[in-house]
Amino acid sequence: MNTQDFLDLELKYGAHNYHPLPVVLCKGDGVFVWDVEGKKYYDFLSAYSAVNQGHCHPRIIDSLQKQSTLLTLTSRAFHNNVLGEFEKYTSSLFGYDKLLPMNTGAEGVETAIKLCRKWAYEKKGIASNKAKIIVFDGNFHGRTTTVISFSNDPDARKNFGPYTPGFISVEYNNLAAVEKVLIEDPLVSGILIEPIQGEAGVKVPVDGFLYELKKLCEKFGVLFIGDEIQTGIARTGKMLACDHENVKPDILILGKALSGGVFPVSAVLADDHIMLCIKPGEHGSTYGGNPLGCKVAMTALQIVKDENLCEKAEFLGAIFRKDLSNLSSPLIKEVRGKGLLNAIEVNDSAESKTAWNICLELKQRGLLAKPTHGNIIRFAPPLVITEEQLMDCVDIIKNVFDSYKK
Ligand code: IF1
Repeated sequence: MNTQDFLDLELKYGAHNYHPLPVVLCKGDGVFVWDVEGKKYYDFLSAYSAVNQGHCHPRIIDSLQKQSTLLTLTSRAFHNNVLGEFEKYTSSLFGYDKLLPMNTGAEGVETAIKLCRKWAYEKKGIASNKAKIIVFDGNFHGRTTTVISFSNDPDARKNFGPYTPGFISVEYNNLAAVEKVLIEDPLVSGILIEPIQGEAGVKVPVDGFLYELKKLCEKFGVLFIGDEIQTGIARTGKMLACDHENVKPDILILGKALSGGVFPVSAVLADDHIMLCIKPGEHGSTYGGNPLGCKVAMTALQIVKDENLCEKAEFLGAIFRKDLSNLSSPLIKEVRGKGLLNAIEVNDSAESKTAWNICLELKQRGLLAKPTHGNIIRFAPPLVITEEQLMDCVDIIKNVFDSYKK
C-alpha cells in the first residue's frame, strides 16, 4: 500500500474530524519520523508537544515492555504496586501534596474544574451550583462538552450545545479585565489558564502577567488552575511555563509529554486542602492510575532530568528564534515563542492557503509542521534535537521561505 491507499482507507472508514497533512508515518526515532514510502522527516510538531523526549525513547519503551509483562490494569477497585510510587515521585517533583491520575488532557481539565467547584462549595462557601471559573478568549483545553462550552472557536462549539454554564471568558493577557470580573463577581472561584496559548497560535503573555494573575488569585481567594498539558515538561525551557515567573498553580494539570507520547497519562496536582475535597466515589477513571502508564510516566519524567531537556529547550529555543527572526522574508509577520514552543505568523489572511502551502513545501524538503488558525505555523521539535540538527532545520525553513511565491 502506498500513501494514497492509506489516505483513501481513512477517508472511507474513518470519521472526517481531522484535516491532516497528506503524510502517512510508520516509524519514529528521536527527532525523526519516516513515511510509508521510506522518506525521512524532522518532526516539528512532536504530536502537539507530547513527544518532548523524542519518538520511541529506548528507556520509555523498556519501561513499557517490562511492565507490560507484569501487570497493565487493575482499575482502582484494587490497589496496584506502582501507583503510589508514581504519585510520590511526581508530586514531590512538582512540589504538591497529592496527585490524581487520569489519561487524556481533556479529562485532566475536567478533573481540575470539578475539583475547583468542589473546593468552592466546601471551602470558599459559595452557594450550591453557583461557582464560576474565569477562562480566556482563544483558549484550548480539549474537546469534551464542558470544555468546548467555554471555547470561542466556532468550529469547536457550533451545534454541540447545550453548553455547560459557569464560565466567564475574558481577554487573554489583560489583567485589568480579570480584576474587573473579580471585583464585580464574588462567585468566581478559579481562573483556568494556558501559560502560553497553544491553539491560539503560540500566544505568549507579557512578562509579569502570570505573576500578577497569581497575586490577584491570592487577593480574591480564587484558585489559579494552570493547564500545562502542552507547555509543561520542559517544552518552554523550564519544567513548567509558570516557572518562568515563579508562579505555582493551586491546581496543576499535566498530560501529553508526561508519558513521552507512549501511553495516555494525565494528572492533576494540588495540595491537601484542595485535593481532599474529592472523596471516594466522587471521581475517577477505569484506566487512570494504571501501572503501565505510571511506569512509563516516571521514566518519561526522569529522562527530562537526566538529559537536561529544560536547559536544552531554553538554549536551543533562543538560537532558533534569533535565526528565524533574521530571515528577511516578506511572508513572515512575526516570530514568537518560548523555549522550543515557537511559531511563525505568516503575513497573509487567516483564510489564505499560504501557511498550508508552506507546510507542504517544508514536508517536501523533509520537515513536518502544521498550520494553526490558518496563517500561523507552529515549530515544536522533540527536545532531544541537537544544535546541529536544529541548524539543518533552520536551513530547510529558510530555503522554503526564500523560494516560496504566493
Ligand atoms: C487535537 C491544539 C495543541 C491542550 C491544552 C488540554 C488539551 C490540549 C493546553 C487536551 C490539547 C491538542 C489536541 C489536538 C490538537 C492540540 C492542540 F492545536 F488544538 F491546540 F496542542 F496545540 N489543554 N491539545 O493543548 O488534551 O485531551 O487532547 O489529550 O487533535 O485536538 P487531550
